[in-house]
Amino acid sequence: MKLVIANKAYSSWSLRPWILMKMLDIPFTEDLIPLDTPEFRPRLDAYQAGSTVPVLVDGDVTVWESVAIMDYLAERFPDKAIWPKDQKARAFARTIAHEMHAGFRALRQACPMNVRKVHPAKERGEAVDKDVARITHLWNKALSTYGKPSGQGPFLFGSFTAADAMFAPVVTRLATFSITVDAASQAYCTAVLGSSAFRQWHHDAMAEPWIVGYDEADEPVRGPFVLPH
Ligand SMILES: N[C@@H](CCC(=O)N[C@@H](CS)C(=O)NCC(=O)O)C(=O)O
Repeated sequence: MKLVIANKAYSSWSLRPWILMKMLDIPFTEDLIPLDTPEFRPRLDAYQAGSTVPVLVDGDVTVWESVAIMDYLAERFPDKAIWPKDQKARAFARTIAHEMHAGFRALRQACPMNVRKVHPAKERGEAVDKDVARITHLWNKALSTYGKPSGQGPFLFGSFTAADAMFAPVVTRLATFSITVDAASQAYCTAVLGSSAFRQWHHDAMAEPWIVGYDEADEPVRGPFVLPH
């Protein structure tokens, strides 16, 4: 299998299937096409997929759109709990994954993903606060109903699922924009950021040579992002 992605520093949508496949030990090669470069469009067009990354290529099957990729993986690897096995948990996991895919625009716009920089805490507006409150509400509901009771891990539904993958870039945004959250949400963020998969993603991002326009933040940067121990 091959996963076509963009810069690990910036590409939040690429991070989603990438971290899911790593966390669930699904082997794949990657083709990284740097954003905002002349090579981006022709290299992506060669896959005859959609106009964005990520794209998954599995033999003669090509899938794009992050949630479609995760659903394909769930069918391709039925033994892996890509979505929770329990029907009620799975329904909630899918619901919050789609809520993430379709929403939280204020947070996404005000706090673009860049896993290489940390910004000081500052007021980011009512709409961002509302998104963060909604996200942490969903996390707490998942963690208290399906996560901790399952005793199978620190993630939203116990073990790492597609729902965690969908929220992984949100976790990075909360950390890099120094947004404080409740203790349970913070513990969850620490588990995602401390995972071996995210460490590898971050390590690769730090080594990337490309810098795109929106990396030049118009606000002071506190320093490089330090992963939790
Ligand atoms: N809805 C898409 C969003 C994908 C997306 O916006 N990807 C960005 C990179 S993070 C991209 O390919 N941007 C290049 C472009 O739009 O030209 C998904 O879920 O996969």
